[in-house]
Amino acid sequence: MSLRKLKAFALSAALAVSAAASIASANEYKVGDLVIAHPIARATAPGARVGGGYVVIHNNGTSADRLIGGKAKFAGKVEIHEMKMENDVMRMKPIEGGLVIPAGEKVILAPGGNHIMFMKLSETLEQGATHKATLTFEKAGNVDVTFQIKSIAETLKLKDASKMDHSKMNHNGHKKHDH
Ligand SMILES: [Cu+2]
Repeated sequence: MSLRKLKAFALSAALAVSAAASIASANEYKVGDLVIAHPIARATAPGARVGGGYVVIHNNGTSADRLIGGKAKFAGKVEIHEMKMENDVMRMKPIEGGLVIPAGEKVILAPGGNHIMFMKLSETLEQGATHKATLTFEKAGNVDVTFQIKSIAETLKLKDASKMDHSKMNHNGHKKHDH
């Protein structure tokens, strides 16, 4: 897909608020006070060693939890990554101590921000396929979820949805990049 087409696609996705909402309501998992919604992973090119996973995590409890890691048959290693500026270069690295899921809040892992990193991939993640993986939370423990493998354009819809959510919530001190 050309960049122009991709942009047009992303724009139409951004305008389709109801479409974004329908993504958010599908494919949910519960563990303790947490609801893990629509896990998706980006399709990878043959031979790729890493892949990104995205998910929305709601914490309906009264204490914070942390997403500290995971496991997957198709990946030798699963890490939770953040994007950080280092010497003017945007890099991703493991989040020390895990990703905090504040009490009563929703945390969105999306392209360009925090994400699940599937490393040492043992197979290609094919668009349209599904892959099981386990997410591990510090307090809630393990939860098995099924990641739907999506095209880049489709994973970008989640990014647009997360932007809208952030502007609506008007959070201070809870933005992806002010670490
Ligand atoms: Cu990463």
